[in-house]
Amino acid sequence: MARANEEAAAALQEYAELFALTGGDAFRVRSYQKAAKAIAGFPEDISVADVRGVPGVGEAIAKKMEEFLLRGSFRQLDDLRGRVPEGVRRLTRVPTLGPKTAIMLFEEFGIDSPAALGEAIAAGRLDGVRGLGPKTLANLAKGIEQLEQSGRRVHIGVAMSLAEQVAGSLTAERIAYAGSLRRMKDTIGDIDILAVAPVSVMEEFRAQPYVAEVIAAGDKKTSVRTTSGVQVDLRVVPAGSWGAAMQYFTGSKEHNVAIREMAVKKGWKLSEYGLFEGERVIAAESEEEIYAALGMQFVPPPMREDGGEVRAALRGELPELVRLEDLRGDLHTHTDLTDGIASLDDMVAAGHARGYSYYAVTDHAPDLAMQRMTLDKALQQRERVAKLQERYPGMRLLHGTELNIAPDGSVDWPAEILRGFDVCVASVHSHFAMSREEMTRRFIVACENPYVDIIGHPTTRKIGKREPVDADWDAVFRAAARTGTAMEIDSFPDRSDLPSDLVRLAKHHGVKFSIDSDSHAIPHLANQRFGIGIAQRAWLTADDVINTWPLERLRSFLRP
Ligand code: DGT
Ligand code: CA
Ligand code: CA
Ligand code: ZN
Repeated sequence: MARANEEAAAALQEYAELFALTGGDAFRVRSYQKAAKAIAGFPEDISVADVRGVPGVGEAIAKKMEEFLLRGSFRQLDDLRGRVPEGVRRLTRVPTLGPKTAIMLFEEFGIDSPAALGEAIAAGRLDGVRGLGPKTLANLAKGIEQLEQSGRRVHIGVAMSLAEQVAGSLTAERIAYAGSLRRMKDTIGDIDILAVAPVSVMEEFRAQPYVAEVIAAGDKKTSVRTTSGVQVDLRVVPAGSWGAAMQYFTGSKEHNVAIREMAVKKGWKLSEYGLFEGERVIAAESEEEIYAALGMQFVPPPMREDGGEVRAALRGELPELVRLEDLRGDLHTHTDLTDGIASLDDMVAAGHARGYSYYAVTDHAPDLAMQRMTLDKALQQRERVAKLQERYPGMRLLHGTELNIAPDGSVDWPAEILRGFDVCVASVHSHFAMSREEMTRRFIVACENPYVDIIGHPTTRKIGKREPVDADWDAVFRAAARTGTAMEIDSFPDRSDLPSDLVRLAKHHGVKFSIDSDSHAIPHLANQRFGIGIAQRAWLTADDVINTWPLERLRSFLRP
């Protein structure tokens, strides 16, 4: 994704928020938000291409974006930044806290940060205030806690693009990221970069425009905080110790402790410099040599969590993990018929360019009222898909939908309509706060619907923004296995849903999975790499993942 697009979109998004905070017209707020999304997802770099070519960008927005590209801001944004106190803006980051309440809290109580709000609630200063009942206050307190937690870690999408930017910005003989990012964790505390390079790389690093603050500077290690708030550690390592350093700094700590024990048992020593017997180097240059010397299979980084992988690797019993190249298609994507920003033709062309054997179009169904879907529109799209199919003899187009699972477990359309789709994803998009028992029932009823093939983003969490729903996942997964309903691994990095621990649990129950992008724009198709990371962390093989299967096998799973 072009950096200019991301930055311009972020500025427009901020403008939309400030505009809403100052009582701006809701329709215009939506149109700014939509344009911001469209710019972020636009496949061409808007610092080169005309921003007027982005869907949803009219003349007024285009002018703002052009000014932004010239000087990093625009007049109207500067105005609003001046008018809205920073304290009010900080407050609105608390989930469930709306702009009106934020302004009231700031003006009447002088509360100017989530932390100050937390203290005021704890001290009972807001008890009895109109509009702030005990339940509202409890929700706000929970929101503050969530916000604090999310402030410490970022999701893998943010970390990955930053790590790639850092690696690309430095002059080194060898450079790579290690740590939790290499293990493909869904959230990342800090980014660990290793390099084989002259010491001057440290100075080069500190001078980068993405560096906001240097936390520690040395010849071997430099730590900085970037403009996006994420910490990056850069370590320079000797070329001959590259493998040992990668092994050590990839972690996890628990995996390393287990590995080091293996070395000690043999009377050897393992460190970030190598595997040694006394002074003699047994292995150091590559990770492969180190694992081999310890008498184990090479352990892929996503498995290095001390979750049984050491024992399995010693016995030669590691599974053959599913790889990105194994995916033959995508079973959950959107177009501009609902909330996607690219046309059907463009999305399908982009899927084809990725070499897929099949590609499903699954726009939203009518119960998500905001999307204004109708049966007529769905049927018209089906005709367009059939027509488009003629252009792609090597790729099977599947016409599907993303249904909404109602609180009682039912979905938008009756059986005779559902029958006409090639694939039905069904997801929870509302009523997130049901009791565990009701929510479990809701998912089980959805699984039992013979037309529901895949449960989309099952926990519905949004990292740092929305907690997962509460359900008895053992019961849900048993129902999924029994009814032949796949669980989705939604690859959108802020969702990463199912998370890997639940994937592993589901696999234990015999569930199959679909690794989907849930794309709303062309660049999102590439997010499947994150879904593969989740699958690998859960020890999945290609056989566990329905969209690695040949079309015939997939179709008999979808419509047995
Ligand atoms: P994060 O940053 O919280 O997402 O998680 P990691 O795993 O990237 O942790 P981090 O950045 O503290 O350290 C990177 C790796 O370095 C870690 O996974 C293993 C290794 N490491 C760091 N400190 C120790 C230690 O005290 N003992 C051992 N065995 N390994 C360590
Ligand atoms: Ca780290
Ligand atoms: Ca670190
Ligand atoms: Zn959805």
